[in-house]
Amino acid sequence: MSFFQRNRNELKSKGIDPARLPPGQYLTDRFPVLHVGDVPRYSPGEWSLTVFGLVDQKITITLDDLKQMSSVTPTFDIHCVTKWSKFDTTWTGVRVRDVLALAGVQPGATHVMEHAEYGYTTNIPLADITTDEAIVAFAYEGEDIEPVHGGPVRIVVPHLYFWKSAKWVRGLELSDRDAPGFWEQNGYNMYGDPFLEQRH
Ligand SMILES: Nc1nc2c(c(=O)[nH]1)N[C@H]1C(S)=C(S)[C@@H](COP(=O)(O)O)O[C@H]1N2
Ligand SMILES: [Mo]
Repeated sequence: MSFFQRNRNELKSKGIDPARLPPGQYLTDRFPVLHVGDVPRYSPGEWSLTVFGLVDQKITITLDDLKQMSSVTPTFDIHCVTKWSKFDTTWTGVRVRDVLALAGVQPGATHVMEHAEYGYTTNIPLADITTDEAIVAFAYEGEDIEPVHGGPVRIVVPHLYFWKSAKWVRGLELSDRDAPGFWEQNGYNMYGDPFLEQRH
């Protein structure tokens, strides 16, 4: 029996619904760290997020601004394209749609490019980044997000592969077209639904 099959079979004995595990994935309790390049370190007050593109008014907010907005603390499963999934992760942040609303999304906007430190980008339909669960996250399990996991602030969009959740996010660009981000230019799927195994 393969590692994957054994891992999947173990879910039932742990009382976990196997339907939560997308095809081709295995469940891990660890929290792997995955990114290209270095981990940026910010001094207090240095981080900011800019919303630009097809908006009424370009805005830039600080971490203090973000923390003063009303936040949510959802718990959900995450799925990396390198085949690990982690269940029941809890994040605190502000819904992306509330942050976008500060700038005023123009009617023609259909997609968002997430821009992160060091030029990492990932593209996502506007509808997918404005769900109840898509957040600009500043805490993980009640603590500041560790720098290696994207702190001080990352995007978390649980229903797509985790490469769509930019760590160290610095910009959200509204657009009227879909354009490939970093991994998408390197052959990853433009959408990335883990349950449809849209890896490449
Ligand atoms: N800025 C940035 N964000 C990124 C990445 C990256 O390379 N750079 N990698 C993505 C990928 S492929 C995954 S699986 C997750 C990993 O997040 P983690 O290290 O907190 O597990 O971050 C995503 N966000
Ligand atoms: Mo990933």
